[in-house]
Amino acid sequence: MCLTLDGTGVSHGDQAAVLCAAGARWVQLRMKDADMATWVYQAKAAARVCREHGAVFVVNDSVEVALESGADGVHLGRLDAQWPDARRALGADRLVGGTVNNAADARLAAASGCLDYVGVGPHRFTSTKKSLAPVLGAEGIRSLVALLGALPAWAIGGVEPADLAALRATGVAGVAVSSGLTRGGTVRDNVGRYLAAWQGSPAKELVLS
Ligand code: TZP
Ligand code: MG
Repeated sequence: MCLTLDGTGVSHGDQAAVLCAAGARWVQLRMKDADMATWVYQAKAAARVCREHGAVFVVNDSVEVALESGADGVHLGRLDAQWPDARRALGADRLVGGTVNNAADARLAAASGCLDYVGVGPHRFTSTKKSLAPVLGAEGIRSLVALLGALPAWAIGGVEPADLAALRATGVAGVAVSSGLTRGGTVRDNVGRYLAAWQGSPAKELVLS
């Protein structure tokens, strides 16, 4: 899952286009400082380009923007909205994702019965998110994944391509990345590095007894 990033000098709609062209299959619009008109405008642009590429598109933080833009769904932290309310607003056919930072969140997410997936983190320190929850590391993520039952999880927070083997072995369904997509190379190269690292990692640890 590729998250758009504030402060890059590239509009969020254009970031979605670049990510899709680079092979992203899932884009999350993450805009923290925009006024509502700009937010909806960029969300509509991103939704359009993701639809053209057959990529999934979700909006972070706002059920309203997700609905207005025709997104495939919304991603909500515990404080953004109540997950059941979001499910009621979006209906059964759109995605509702939630953030899980600790065991209480994981238990609530699993029990809610209304989420399609969760983001679990932070894996590492990252300056992308303000008020970052305590860092979990791969072992912390593994312990939270174990509480989620069948709910698929995407590991988030400072995730680098070199982390993907250890993260995939925790049982996560994927990883969610923001700043790593624009750092130290072209977006195309970076997306390619994450995809190759994921595909080259075993899905589960082999446990020999
Ligand atoms: N939640 C926990 S960390 C994070 C969010 C939204 C941002 C992840 O961004 P990055 O740049 O991949 O560390
Ligand atoms: Mg949020």
